Amino acid sequence: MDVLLQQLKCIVGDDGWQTDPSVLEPHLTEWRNVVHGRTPMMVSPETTGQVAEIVRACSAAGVGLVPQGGNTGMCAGAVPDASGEQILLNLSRLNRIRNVDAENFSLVAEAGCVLADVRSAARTVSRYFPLSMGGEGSCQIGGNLSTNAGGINVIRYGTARDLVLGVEVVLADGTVWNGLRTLRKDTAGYDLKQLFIGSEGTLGIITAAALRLFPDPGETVTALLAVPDALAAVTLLGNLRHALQDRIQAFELIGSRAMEYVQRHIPDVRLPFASPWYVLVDAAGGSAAESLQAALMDGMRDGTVVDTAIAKNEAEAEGFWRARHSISEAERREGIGVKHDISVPIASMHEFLVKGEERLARAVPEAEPVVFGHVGDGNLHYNAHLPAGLEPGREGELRTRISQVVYGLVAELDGSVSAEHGIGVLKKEWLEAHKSGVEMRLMRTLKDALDPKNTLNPGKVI
Ligand code: FAD
Ligand code: 2HG
Ligand code: ZN
Repeated sequence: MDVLLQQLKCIVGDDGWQTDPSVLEPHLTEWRNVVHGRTPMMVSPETTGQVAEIVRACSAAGVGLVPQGGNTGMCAGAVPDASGEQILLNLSRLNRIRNVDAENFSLVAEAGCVLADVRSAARTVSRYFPLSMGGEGSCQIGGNLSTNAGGINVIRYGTARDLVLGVEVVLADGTVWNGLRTLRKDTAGYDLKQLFIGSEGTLGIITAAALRLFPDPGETVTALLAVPDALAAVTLLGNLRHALQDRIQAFELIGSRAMEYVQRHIPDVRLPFASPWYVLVDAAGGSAAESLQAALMDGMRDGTVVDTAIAKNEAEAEGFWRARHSISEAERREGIGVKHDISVPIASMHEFLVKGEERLARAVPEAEPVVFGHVGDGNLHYNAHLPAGLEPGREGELRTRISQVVYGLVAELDGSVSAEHGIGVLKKEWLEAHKSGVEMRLMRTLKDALDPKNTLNPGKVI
């Protein structure tokens, strides 16, 4: 190990490595402080060439390498294991925007670019990069792609996977694959870039990406709605999409308990009304405001909408979105939460919620479900909170029981145990339980072929 550490120091230079425990500490646990790892060194390369040399050195030494972006991931995929023998590869210094091409509607960003900065860079040429989420001020494009992140605009623009034209990747043996093409159409052979998107650093290190830009969607109207239940929300979503077509940019469902937590823990959040369920909707482009208003009037008439608050200005819209984006932070402050980032077909969402509540109340009466999510994508964050002060061992038992209920229902409804956060380490057992033998075998075949020495993010996903 000492020889490897010396080599790594030479590759990245004096400013590119860290062994100081106090500096390393925030990089060794994930966002919710559930999983803790150890590392002898964190390296922070500035170029793709340095990443390639690091990968080559680790491969030669047979030492595991854990890529880390903004470390906002929810499944502990970016944290090294507890052995103290894995090197942490932090990509934050690999953060140049290499190219913005307004005419080609494309942008090339290095992996360490913060998502909010990529969105700003697109705006400088009057273009729009739609990937957007609560963590966008910290998460990085490499992390976004590696988890195939979703966020709030998937209903109109798709997930990270749909926003990528090409990637530059360092393979497990240190070879650099420059696949930064910006073509819209390319059927020449396998679509290799898609292998690396969503593979959480287990098949290659993404060092840069060519991203798809869109025309500026124009003025956005934001409305917070009170709806009677999730069934009404799904009906309303269908009606709004019919009336506004692809001008619906975001459609988020929020249960009252999530809003209660936000009001309890986040200062200065004011809601215009109280409701068992809220919907937050963004619409943009071609008289979206008028169309939305008319469609919401219809919703009031048919009972899918109980109350509406259309933001009068940007500050009010930001206030509504601040409440939505603060849910994870409010949950963290509330205490023990068991997270499930699931998806089911949109038409099954109501059934999922009704049966989920019944079964959870029976199996774990002390659990409080906190439900919110990207309803337009059939993606619910079905989190369950447990009371503080549980006896040692009891918490683990209840966590398992809760997840069995939730994932059991997911399986019945033909859903997924991970809609947008990935598998990391926290969901490995559930992946194994829910994928078919054929799928697991195919995944292992890919892993063995692309990383035969198992040095890229070992122990994650499979
Ligand atoms: P990290 O957490 O650093 O890493 C995530 C995974 O990718 C790890 O397995 C890591 O090893 C790997 N990785 C990182 N960089 C690379 C690279 N360059 N090459 C190869 N592998 C790499 N997610 C959503 O999908 N939708 C949301 O709406 C959403 N909202 C969020 C809100 C908040 C407040 C927070 C804290 C998180 C949210 N997330 C959301 C989760 C998280 O932000 C996303 O998954 C994000 O894409 C992770 O990016 P990151 O740079 O922080 O990645
Ligand atoms: C969101 O949609 C994120 O806000 C986080 O995906 C979800 O904290 C969560 O469970
Ligand atoms: Zn989400």
